[in-house]
Amino acid sequence: MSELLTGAQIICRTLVDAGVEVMFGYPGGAIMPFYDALHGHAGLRHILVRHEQAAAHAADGYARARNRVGVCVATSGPGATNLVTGLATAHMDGSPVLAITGQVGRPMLGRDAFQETDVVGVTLPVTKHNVLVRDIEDLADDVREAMAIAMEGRPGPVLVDVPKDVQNQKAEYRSRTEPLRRQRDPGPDAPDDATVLEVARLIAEAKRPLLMIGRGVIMSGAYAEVRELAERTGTPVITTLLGISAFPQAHDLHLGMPGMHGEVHINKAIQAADLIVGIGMRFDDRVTGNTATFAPRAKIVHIDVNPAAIGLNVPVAVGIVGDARRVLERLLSIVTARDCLPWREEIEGLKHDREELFAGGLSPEVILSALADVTGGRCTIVSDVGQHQMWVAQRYPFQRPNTHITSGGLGAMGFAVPAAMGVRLARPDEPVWAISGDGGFQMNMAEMATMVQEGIEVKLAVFNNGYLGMVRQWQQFFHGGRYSNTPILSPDYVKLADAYGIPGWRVTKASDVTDALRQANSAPGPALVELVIEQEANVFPMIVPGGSLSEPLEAAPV
Ligand SMILES: Cc1ncc(C[n+]2csc(CCOP(=O)(O)OP(=O)(O)O)c2C)c(N)n1
Repeated sequence: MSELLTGAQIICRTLVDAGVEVMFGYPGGAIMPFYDALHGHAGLRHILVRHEQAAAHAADGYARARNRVGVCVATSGPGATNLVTGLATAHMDGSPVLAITGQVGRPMLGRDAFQETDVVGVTLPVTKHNVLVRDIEDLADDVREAMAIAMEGRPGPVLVDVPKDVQNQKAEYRSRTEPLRRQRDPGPDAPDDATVLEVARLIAEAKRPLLMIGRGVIMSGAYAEVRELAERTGTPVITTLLGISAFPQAHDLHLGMPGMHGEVHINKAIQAADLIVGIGMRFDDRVTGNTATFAPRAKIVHIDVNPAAIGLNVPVAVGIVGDARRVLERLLSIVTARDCLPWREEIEGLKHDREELFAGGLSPEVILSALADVTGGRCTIVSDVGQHQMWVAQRYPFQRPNTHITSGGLGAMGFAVPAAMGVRLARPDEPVWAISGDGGFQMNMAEMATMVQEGIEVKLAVFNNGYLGMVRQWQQFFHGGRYSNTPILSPDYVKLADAYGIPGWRVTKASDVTDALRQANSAPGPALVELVIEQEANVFPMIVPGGSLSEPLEAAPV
């Protein structure tokens, strides 16, 4: 079946046919034909954000929560360049985002036209694939192909740049009847039997094995398989920052987060382990510390869908390229049962009570346990970047899969508020809390207007310590306590929320936390809670940047 449509209508139809329901964007000159076509498309909901960065983060949040492509739209030049941080965030964390950008008309390309930026050039290193559509006949397939690439293998962002005259041109729209032009990546070959047998043998022989799991487990939905492997072999499980909620926090075999802000006994266990099976994670430097001293006694088995990740940061004894679930299914067909009890007892013995170094007042501990009580664990938490992000990762009792979403690889402040909008649209039936610091919140707080205009029920928690806290902590520890440009003024958040028509609460005392969080959680629509925490609270333990996991700081260096 074919019909004559404009390029702009072709984009809309292609998106509808691909099952897209919602997109986040901001109009402008070079993308106006697309916005005009969108006007008549009831099936496509468009969320008008207040900054294109928010559109990219929101599409990313949506993608992570639904495991499908999230879509953002921007005009050429400044609109497109404003997407870059969001695309880089999605690229680092393997999130499938499609960006559609308007471009100046083809006759103007390369002439420094008004709002012309070579966005394909700019986004080359932060996308999996990008394309400038020069021929209307390619448009529909270019969009389809980009969406397929976004999802296959290790997911990631893609960008389709469409000149304005191509959006206005007419062509026949063909629903996809033939296969995509490009051969789809068939994905990695199944691991050979000998390799899987070797891994099973290493697991059977290890005295001190650990499973270390990342977001790849969430993306492949390998929850049951990881759990089965852990339980059948009695192997303790470590979840990286992006692996949090891939394994129930309260499970006996769950240890917690490793690395820079990992608990001491977890990092010590890594240093004592004789086998580490890394699944869907990439041995990032915040996990390993100094790689020369990382896990000195361990053989490393690395299972990841991205061949480039294997052996990139740490030498591996066995590498398997593949989807976590499929590889684990194979492994489970031959892994023998054991319990690793002496090793688990040894790790238990490494635990020691850590004195909390909060000077009283409102501690993150109190806030996060109150939030867990109030939500009954039935919520998704989207955290921003900084101290509060680490407190959430260390302390919130995540029990359900994929309920913790954060910018891990890029560490982009400003992520939480817009990403939470995307998560909420993907999960309309459960509370979504964005937890930010006073710095990161101020980066994208204008999105409160988007929430109100579009009726997106995000709950906002702002940890206000009056500082860019994580940087202040580093200044305290490593820069002689010189707080250079880290004290940060905040507006009156409750008044600000009120200005947007959002109810707000300011909490300064531990005794008021539960009540405020409960009211915000049950208020209809968006709500904000400002939590005035101790100004110079620090995140412990800490491995100094580039240091060894064996040498944690448990108090500020003097
Ligand atoms: C876009 C961006 N700019 C700068 C940084 C560097 N940075 C990392 S944490 C941090 C401080 C965050 O402060 P705040 O949002 O108040 O959170 P807190 O650490 O106090 O919890 C900064 C500036 C970053 N990660 N992202």
